[in-house]
Amino acid sequence: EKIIFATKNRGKIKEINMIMEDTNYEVISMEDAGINIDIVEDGSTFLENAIIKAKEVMKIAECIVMADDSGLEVDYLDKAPGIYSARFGGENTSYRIKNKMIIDKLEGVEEKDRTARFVCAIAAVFPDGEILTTRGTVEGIILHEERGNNGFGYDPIFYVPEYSCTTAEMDNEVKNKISHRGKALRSMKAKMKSYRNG
Ligand code: ITT
Repeated sequence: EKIIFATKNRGKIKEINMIMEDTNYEVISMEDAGINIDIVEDGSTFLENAIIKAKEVMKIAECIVMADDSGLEVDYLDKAPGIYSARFGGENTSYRIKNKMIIDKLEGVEEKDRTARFVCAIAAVFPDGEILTTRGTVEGIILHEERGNNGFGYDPIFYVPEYSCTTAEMDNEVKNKISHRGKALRSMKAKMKSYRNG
């Protein structure tokens, strides 16, 4: 069964495909579904935005539509960039620069105050109108420099103490095991299973 994942972010699609591999669902990107629309993400929470994205694509789709809204919350910055993570520093600014901007904002801030988390909300909208939602987080600290080349976005500055490395230094399997997106998507798989069997 087909699921359209309402995202234009290739990093997300790659992770999502790996996590959905063990299901009967075939996850396809908006691009592969031939859908090219710009969605205004004007919600005030990750969850609202995930629902907005999924519903918008559902207007022109006939299968299940799923969407993820995610981002980085830096405690010292009052949880910024948060839902503005993609837009932070400018939509077309490279992550090398965005990461540098976060590092600069935390200049002189000591280790214990550099806490942060990645948050992911996922919404699945079914053709019958049902909406399922889940959320996942992973805790970390903001490094003083970038480390690692895997993953995407803010991964090079997000250090996970339990694994002694950044999410950009992890293999995909490890990142998916501990990440906000991995957790939210695995809960979603479970919710979909009981919704379908219920
Ligand atoms: P879509 O809306 O098309 O899905 P997007 O990249 O704009 O793509 P979001 O609005 O959800 O998606 O913004 C998420 C941003 O948060 C993303 O661009 C990254 O900057 C950051 N982010 C989310 N998950 C991340 C992860 O696993 N690793 C690093 N950065 C992440």
